[in-house]
Amino acid sequence: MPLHNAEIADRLNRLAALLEIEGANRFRVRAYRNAAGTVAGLPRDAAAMLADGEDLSELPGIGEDLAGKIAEMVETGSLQALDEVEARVPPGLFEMTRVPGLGARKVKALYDALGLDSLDALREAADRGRIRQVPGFGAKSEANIRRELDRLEGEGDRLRLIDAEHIAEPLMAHIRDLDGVSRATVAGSYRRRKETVGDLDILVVAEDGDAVTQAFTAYEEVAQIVGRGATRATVVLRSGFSVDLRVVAPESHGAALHYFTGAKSHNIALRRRAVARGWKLNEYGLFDGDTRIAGRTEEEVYGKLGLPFIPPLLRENRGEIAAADEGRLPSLAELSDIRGDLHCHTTASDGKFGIREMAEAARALGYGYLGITDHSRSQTVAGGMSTDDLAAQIDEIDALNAEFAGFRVLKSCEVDILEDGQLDFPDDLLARLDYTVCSVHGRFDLSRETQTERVIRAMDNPNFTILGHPTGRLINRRAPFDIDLDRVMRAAADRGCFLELNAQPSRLDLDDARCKMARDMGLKIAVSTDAHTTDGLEMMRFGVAQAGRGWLEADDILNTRPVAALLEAMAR
Ligand code: DGT
Ligand code: CA
Ligand code: CA
Ligand code: ZN
Repeated sequence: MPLHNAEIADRLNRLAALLEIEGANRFRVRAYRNAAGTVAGLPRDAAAMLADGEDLSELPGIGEDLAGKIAEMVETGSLQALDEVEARVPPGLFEMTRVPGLGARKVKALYDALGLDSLDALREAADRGRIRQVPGFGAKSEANIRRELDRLEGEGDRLRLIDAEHIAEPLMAHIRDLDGVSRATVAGSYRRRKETVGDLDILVVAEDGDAVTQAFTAYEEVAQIVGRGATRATVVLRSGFSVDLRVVAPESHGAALHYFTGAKSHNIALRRRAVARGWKLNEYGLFDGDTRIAGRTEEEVYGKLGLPFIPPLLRENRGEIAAADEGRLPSLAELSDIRGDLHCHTTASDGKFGIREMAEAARALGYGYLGITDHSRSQTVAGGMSTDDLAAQIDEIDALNAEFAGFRVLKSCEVDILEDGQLDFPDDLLARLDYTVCSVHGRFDLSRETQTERVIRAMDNPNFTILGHPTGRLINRRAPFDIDLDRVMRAAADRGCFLELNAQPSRLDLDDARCKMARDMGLKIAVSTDAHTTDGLEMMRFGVAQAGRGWLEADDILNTRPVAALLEAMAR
């Protein structure tokens, strides 16, 4: 029962955090953390790669030692180095370091002063006003801890979409292999491509339901069988993730797929439409009295209700039924509409490959261009470039472009927006670039007003093109910083700037609702991967799905344009 990438990454992060609390060498701590990030971002399970005889030490940031640790986890399910440190340091301190604002040092201080060794203990101490008494903490940080704890609890155990995929894909292969299974689909939020997934809802068409639910509950990853019958089963997997499975008849498949795809609010609105016609809609079909009038396909159900097919990405009851009724559903952007990527890193900052390798990977994806956006000088922790480095990179790109036909490397930079709204490189240097991606990387704690002013002031610089990862959020890890995005988006539209939808599965920043707002105000969005490796370029599909959830059509996305039109659109 090999561990999934998310579990391996979790253990490496845990090891890094506990060692950091112990005061271990910070380079060692960082190496474990980087490796966790690499494993979490792999397109395939590390276990499968090992089984195929691949050498993990060839992966970026993973040397012999870490490759050995990963192999140990895959083979034995545990990690001796972690067991050892957990014998010395209370394991609950790791969860405490996940509270934004509480690094290893602060967690250690709370443990030493108050003996706090778990999130529950932290919560209790915060509620009783004990944290403010610890040197280095105050009433403000205590309130902040309480707020972050509320948020962590609200999130529950939802998985990032990519982690849900790593669980769903082998499971679906197992189910599709079963005798008599003619169709198997993951419905629910997974099919709607929501940024996080609460559980999997699987729909199966099969001759013998009982045999299917038996084989499903016997899957090697199942830790607990919550219930099992001839038409349905619910299990909890070893990862703690729940899976619902239903077996349906072919004549109900469309209705069931629709019902279990949701969202619930969309289903309720559609059921109301059926009732208004004197019919009934449920997971078995659309009924006129006792007669099933539709149900075999989703198209049939929508069609009978006078509607075109509504793509799952749109089914959130955000106006999609009215839009369908009036024939104005958006024609959603697809991955094949994307002509290039506008945000990636190379070895010039914290990326793992050179410009040529990244460009060749982009070309292999069928792109016409790739924008190189290494970090600017203030990003010392992420290998930020000096002015000389960027000037040299500009020359390097010119030389490379002279070699390429039908592909263009774009000169750019991920420029820090400094605290006062200045950009992190001199204007004359920035002016030599094709465009810029400007990002907030620090001082997330500014007030809403100040943060908003900071970003808008940066946009006043004519070298500002795209606002990178606009809210700084990290899914399940860091809340968005406080900023008036509505104002920022209007300011961007007024100045001919753009916002990024960062496609990293941990970011997906902008969110779907903001994408829709952007579209409504005519502001174009750059969907970019922020890749740090050649594989990272393949994360584009998560961004395109999120864009679709935000109703974006190809024209609403900046990088669906061929290079000439792109450069024209970006010129201010
Ligand atoms: P999740 O799992 O929290 O990420 O979100 P979903 O949307 O997958 O929700 P889930 O797993 O609770 O249920 C799957 C689908 O089943 C949901 O999207 C719509 C449908 N559904 C569940 N409960 C109800 C209900 O009470 N009424 C209706 N109409 N549909 C429901
Ligand atoms: Ca679900
Ligand atoms: Ca469910
Ligand atoms: Zn960034």
